[in-house]
Amino acid sequence: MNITKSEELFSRAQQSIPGGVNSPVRAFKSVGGNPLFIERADGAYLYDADGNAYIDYINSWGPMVLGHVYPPVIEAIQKKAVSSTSFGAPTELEIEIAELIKTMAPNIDMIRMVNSGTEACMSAVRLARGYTGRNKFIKFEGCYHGHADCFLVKAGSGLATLNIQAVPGVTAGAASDTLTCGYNDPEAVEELVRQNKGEVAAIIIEPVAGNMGCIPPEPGYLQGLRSICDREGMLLIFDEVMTGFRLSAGGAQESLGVNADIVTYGKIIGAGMPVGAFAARKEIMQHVAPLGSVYQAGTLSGNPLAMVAGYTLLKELKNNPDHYAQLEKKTAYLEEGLLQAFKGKSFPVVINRVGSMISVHFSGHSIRDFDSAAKADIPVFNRFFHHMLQSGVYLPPSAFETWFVSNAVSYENIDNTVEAASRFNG
Ligand code: HOZ
Repeated sequence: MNITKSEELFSRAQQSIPGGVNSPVRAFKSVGGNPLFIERADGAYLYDADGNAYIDYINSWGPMVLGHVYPPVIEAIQKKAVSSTSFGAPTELEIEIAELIKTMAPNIDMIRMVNSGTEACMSAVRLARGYTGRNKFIKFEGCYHGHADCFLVKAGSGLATLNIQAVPGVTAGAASDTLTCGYNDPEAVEELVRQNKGEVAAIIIEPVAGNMGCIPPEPGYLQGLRSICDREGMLLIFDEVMTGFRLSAGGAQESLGVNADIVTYGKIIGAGMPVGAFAARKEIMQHVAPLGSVYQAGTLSGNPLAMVAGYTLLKELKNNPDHYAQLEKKTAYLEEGLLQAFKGKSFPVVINRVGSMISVHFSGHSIRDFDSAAKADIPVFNRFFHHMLQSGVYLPPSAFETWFVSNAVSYENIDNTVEAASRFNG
């Protein structure tokens, strides 16, 4: 495979961009080698600067649920762009997307658009603190809620990938109200709540963890957190940046049957354009400025191009629930194929999957939290990553990230993916 142009671009990028990338995981630092520079994408495929094609299992880390360059979204953006790229003033489109989301996701009376998942989660925690009058919150080891200071404690995703234990620049004060414990461990939550009685504003959780590979919540776990929050007057925040509108039209709340108090969303709300959002019942959202005094603002919030892209994608997902049935079937087919492909190999494998989120851990024990994910064989994953890349399959360049399947992927693409995996020998 010729990657000369990518190599040249990476050398050039490193002169002007830290590490040559604008987000750390992209640098391939943990899997080794140099990142590919992407020129374009179409449907299930990514094309790099040298013209090589790859079946894409990142899909911009989730939002390309119907594949890249989905025609109605592109047409809507093109049409909208001629009326300006930003107003910094309200538009009817913002009402339309808010109304649409309310018909799709449970428990939402009001929604505020922001520009990223980081902003959404940061604002959600601020709102929970403002609403409850308490300062502390609980997050789980290996969960990632963006890069706001208070979240960079035992976080997954890029921090796990690069093995960054403490982030210089995050002051002890900024992180002192962040309480952490293991995922899927309800007793550890009870213990934190006991030790901090009446001081905890909220629990924030990825209802399906996606930043330490894919880790499903164990049966009853989320329901248990819901009960603790109800009992203690705390808010339950679902970070649905990955799961929202991907697991189902109503996201994890609907798929897993648990109601959150505040929900955060990410890039899928903009069909891949830079967007995030936080949403809740009116009783909570009325504390957000200008209605209340929990301040949050942004010129690009509700940006017309992002809104029209997101509106078009979400409407399609709402009107055609068959997309979710297809995604489930295709990803189950991929899971089964990979299990067969790895049968009889010299290395153990665990495949975790919820809907169209799936990941492979090279491990002989179940992967249910950050500790078990970190004990998996990372060097084997790294070799697997490069083997698949050479075979034209683009996986997340980290053992701590989830793969996202798009509905543009064909069964033939999946067969090719499985065939490539079957040739991997550790
Ligand atoms: N940490 C992000 C996924 N969990 C990666 C974002 C990116 O590199 O675009």
